[in-house]
Amino acid sequence: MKLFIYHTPELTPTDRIPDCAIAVDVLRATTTMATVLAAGGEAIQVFSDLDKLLQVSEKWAADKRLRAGERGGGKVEGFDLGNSPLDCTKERVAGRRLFISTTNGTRALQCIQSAPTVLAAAFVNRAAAVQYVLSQQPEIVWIVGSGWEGSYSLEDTACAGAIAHSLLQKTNLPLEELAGNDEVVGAIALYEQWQDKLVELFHQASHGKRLLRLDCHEDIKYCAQMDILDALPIQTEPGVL
Ligand code: 3SL
Repeated sequence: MKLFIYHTPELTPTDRIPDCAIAVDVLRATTTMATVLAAGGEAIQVFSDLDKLLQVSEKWAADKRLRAGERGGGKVEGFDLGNSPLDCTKERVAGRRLFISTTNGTRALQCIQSAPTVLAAAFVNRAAAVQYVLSQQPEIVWIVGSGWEGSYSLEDTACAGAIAHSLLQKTNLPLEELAGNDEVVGAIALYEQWQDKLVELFHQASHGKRLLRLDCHEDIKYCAQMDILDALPIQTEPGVL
């Protein structure tokens, strides 16, 4: 297995596709997606365009759908939910399809959607993602961070490092064999430095600070939990997980 990490959708190659691609948006899109499936959500359908989301979801019965829209960290007016994983309770999401559009996370998923296997991972479901990758034995794996509007996100790289760290341990491969690019070595080092203090890391991160300004303290704590969910969003058709 060769692993490549790309910090943002913009840095992700467009001239080739891997066997398996994993989108990471720890704060908060991929954490929310894993939480929705863990709470019994039927599926997740991602959109970059809010109007398109409204148009497609309109065809679903109102009691079988939930519309989640986030821009700039806040909930889009008229949508059922923003992008807080804490709103995704069993009572709210069980049996429903989540139609979701967020600033960066949905873009990361869309840029890898032609890969044969597409997953959405975060700290909360890191172990489930690693276990699934190992069961599939892909030759080439990409992890794509969502970043923020084209720039690097500390928390996504730390999570990519957590996945890489676990793959390294479980495959027993030497680092130089597993790492397909320098980003893998850097991400593992970042994760190793902060693994016991992820909340503190989020407080250093620009998007963490943005969420703190929006009073999302509990979201930050939730997103920093490691391996608490068994749920793994796996793409079943382009844009649907
Ligand atoms: O950018 C995104 O996709 C979101 O996850 C951002 S937020 O955490 O909902 O603000």
